[in-house]
Amino acid sequence: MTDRRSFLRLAIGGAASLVLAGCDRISESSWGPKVLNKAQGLNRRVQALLAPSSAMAKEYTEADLSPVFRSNGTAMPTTPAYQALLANGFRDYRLQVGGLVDRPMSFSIDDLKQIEQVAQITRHDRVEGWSAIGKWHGTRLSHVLDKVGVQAKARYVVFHCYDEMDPGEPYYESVDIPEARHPQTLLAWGLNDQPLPIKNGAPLRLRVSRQLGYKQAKYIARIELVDSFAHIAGGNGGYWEDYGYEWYAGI
Ligand SMILES: Nc1nc2c(c(=O)[nH]1)N[C@H]1C(S)=C(S)[C@@H](COP(=O)(O)O)O[C@H]1N2
Ligand SMILES: [Mo]
Repeated sequence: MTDRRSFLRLAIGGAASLVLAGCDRISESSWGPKVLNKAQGLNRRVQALLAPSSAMAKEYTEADLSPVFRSNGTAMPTTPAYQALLANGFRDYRLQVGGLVDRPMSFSIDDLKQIEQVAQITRHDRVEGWSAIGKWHGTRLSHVLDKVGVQAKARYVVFHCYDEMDPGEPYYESVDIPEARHPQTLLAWGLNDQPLPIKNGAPLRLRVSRQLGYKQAKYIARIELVDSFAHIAGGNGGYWEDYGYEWYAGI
């Protein structure tokens, strides 16, 4: 797996204009050039025009809920740090928030619930073409950002996750400040009136409901406010972005 990934990274690194066909380990074997970067860039500009930062993702009703909410990507992180939290029912979990903030802070799930508890029924769309409607319970990220005080020079919010896709390669994602402050952007700790299942990112995941599946970071360990993500991992703002995916994954 590591060899294939290194190969993939090399291949993609040498041809940054390619995007992959799907975002799970299986689809890596059938990856191929799909859309030229130029077209993607155009698509992104058109999306930016059509979907201003205030546009809302469609919300559904209880009757629309999918009977099964599948898991994709990591379903059970194997890192010792995660396993230790899991062994204690996530009681010791603290979301760390730092970087370009006035007051670095940490939050337990109960702390987040005390800030706010909202529910949102939205559709989760995957690159692979599969989608599911779920009821997400969480705390709007904007309120957490207000608590820590985002510094003026911060441009992105980076989510560092507990799972490693290969040893030393943790999953991570990022959104810009307008997306982070969007009213439908949640730090979610519940799904369909239950605590968030492990396969879907327990104890805390991101919901950015206007973007595709791979932006929805699961198993969040730490949030970092930055002015650039050039220094993080492959420098493209996310684990799959480092393999050629678009950073803005509008639906
Ligand atoms: N930490 C982490 N977050 C992740 C992934 C992952 O492997 N690790 N996979 C992503 C992808 S590709 C998708 S489609 C969604 C799947 O979310 P689900 O398992 O709740 O269906 O999570 C995203 N967030
Ligand atoms: Mo995905």
